[in-house]
Amino acid sequence: MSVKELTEAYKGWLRYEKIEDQDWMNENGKWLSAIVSSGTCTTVIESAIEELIKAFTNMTGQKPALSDSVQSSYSIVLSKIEEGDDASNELNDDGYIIQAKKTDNGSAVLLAGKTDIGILYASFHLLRLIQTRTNLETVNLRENPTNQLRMINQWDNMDGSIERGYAGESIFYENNQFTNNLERIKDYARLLSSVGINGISINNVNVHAVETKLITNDFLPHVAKVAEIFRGYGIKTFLSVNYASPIQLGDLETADPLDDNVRNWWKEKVKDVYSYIPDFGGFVVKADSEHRPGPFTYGRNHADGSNMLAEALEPFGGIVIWRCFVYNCMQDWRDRKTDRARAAYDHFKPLDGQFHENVILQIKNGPMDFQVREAVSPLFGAMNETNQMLEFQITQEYTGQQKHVCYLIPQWKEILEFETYAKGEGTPIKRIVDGSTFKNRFSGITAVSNIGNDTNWTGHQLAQANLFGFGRLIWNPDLSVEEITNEWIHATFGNDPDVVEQVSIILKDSWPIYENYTSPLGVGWMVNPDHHYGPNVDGYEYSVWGTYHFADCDGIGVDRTVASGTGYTAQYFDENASMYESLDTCPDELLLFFHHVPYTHKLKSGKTVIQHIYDTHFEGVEQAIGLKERWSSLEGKVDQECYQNILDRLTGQIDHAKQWRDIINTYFLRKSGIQDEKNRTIY
Ligand code: GCV
Repeated sequence: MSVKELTEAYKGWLRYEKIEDQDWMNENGKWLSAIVSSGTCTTVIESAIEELIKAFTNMTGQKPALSDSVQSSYSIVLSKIEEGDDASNELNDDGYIIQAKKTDNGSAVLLAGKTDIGILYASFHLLRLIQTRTNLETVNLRENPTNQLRMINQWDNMDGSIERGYAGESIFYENNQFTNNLERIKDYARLLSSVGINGISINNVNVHAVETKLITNDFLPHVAKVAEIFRGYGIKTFLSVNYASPIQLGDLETADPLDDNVRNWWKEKVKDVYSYIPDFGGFVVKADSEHRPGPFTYGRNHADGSNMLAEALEPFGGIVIWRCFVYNCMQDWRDRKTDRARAAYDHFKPLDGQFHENVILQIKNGPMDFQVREAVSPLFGAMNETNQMLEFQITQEYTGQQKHVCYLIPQWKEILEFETYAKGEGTPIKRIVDGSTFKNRFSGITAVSNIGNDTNWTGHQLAQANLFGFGRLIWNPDLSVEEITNEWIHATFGNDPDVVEQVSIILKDSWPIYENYTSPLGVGWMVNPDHHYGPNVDGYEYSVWGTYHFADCDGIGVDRTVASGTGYTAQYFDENASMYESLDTCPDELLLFFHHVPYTHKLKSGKTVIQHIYDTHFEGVEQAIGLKERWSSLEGKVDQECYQNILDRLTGQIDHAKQWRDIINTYFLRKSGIQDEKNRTIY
């Protein structure tokens, strides 16, 4: 697509719509006509300047002048803060200042950072201020990101497919080769950098045969080209690697991490990688999970496995991001003691203190798998001598596959605020994964991307809000959902108050609505096997051992208590363990995640479990209808292509919500034999 043809949907939140607000322009337009950059023009500074020029030109209709010294009364000035300057102590490497400063005959808005990337982030922040029509006259702000590593994981395969991708094919690969469309990768880098992302792994964690070769000379020159694009936006490139590479690339007969030949093999391999990409980030590894190879094959543990790679990466400053999504997908749970939710903690907690300094454990937000509602992983805070990183899923595998609107920022915010009690009160998850609680050398947050080569990147235009919001939230987990939502709407759809209000409501309501008509009370799954789309109460793919939710004619739910169940509750710190253990204190929304109860069990809401299931499923459909009505009221007020995209998806969502309602309600009516109190037609 040529620049001219770029649609509004494609531009996303970097649209830089023409500013029609004359009052704002009268007061602020003067700053947008001149940019001053006196320092060395590195590629990152070039990116900042290019972005500002593009944005100011679109927003004002006039290309700003660029100079290396102040030439006019009003200008935007990019500047470096030197060590020793007062401001320097208050900023970390990615931090910045935006400040309006009076000059002899006017004023300058300073975009200042200790590093080039700080200046680039300041530029993007300035553009958000303009998009939300902030007055620049008095601007004076200082920003430091809370999290050190702010990453994205692509689950892209080189044949062009994307595992759990719902927005087209990969923008990185096609036909087992790298794409030639580097412009699109650059635009992705702009989107990511604009919200502060600083790392990306560019291939699926399930590393298949072709992708195993990404660390060979066949592909490294191409990886280097991609890394160069990302480097221009302050983003480090990582690769997912196949643990069995020493065997699969044909060199050795084992991948045993304690074997000297294997250790040397990886050391040589890492040297090669760094010869192409000197600032390479490191490896992401999925091992011993869902049939992927790993150290278990050789009787070694995950500390042995990851440390071996860490040693190879250490001399180059690289890190190993080792995933804790390790469980035996073939396990038989019929004894009602065996429990997939226990797996990550059981595997990793005993290894605390055994990992090298440049290993980070990447932990999914919940112990199962990105369900619409599940408990938080008890591993957060449980390993005080091990670097930890949180993994979210932006791609909506279990939350509507970008056909349904499901705004995930409220869910993530809730997770980050969750009090772990790891060091008594005051240790929410956000303070564990930002490294402050245990003073970790490395820490951060990552997420599985939701983009593909669809024109609008995310399939559903509203799903762009999840990518934007992820970046903003992990930059500063103290931002409110409302602040993030507001920024996204202004940048994407402009400043019409009605649009801002209606879209905010749609986004805010969407997660609870989706939860209403899908799986109830934290029990999860209930989706079709493999592709995970659409209702199927018993559809969990590993249900060869019977239903995982244990629904029978009397009741439903997984007993994870110590008293009578799998003992999973004991993995939490005491305060949370006892809250979940007791039926009296377990929150309603997670009741069936922790307890097996009769359908007649009364929730704290006063309803029985069965009536709750019926009511929420009827209500969810009505609410989905409401979403479409709300959106329809905005016709003509937003870009037509975006309008139609969202309208079509909301229409499909209603049909699909009805399917969910009918299948779930019918299943439970038949199972329980208990009629709906309100006598609605169920099937
Ligand atoms: C990339 C779930 C998903 C898989 C994914 C896996 C993981 O099982 O369904 O597609 O694999 O999680 O996170 O490794």
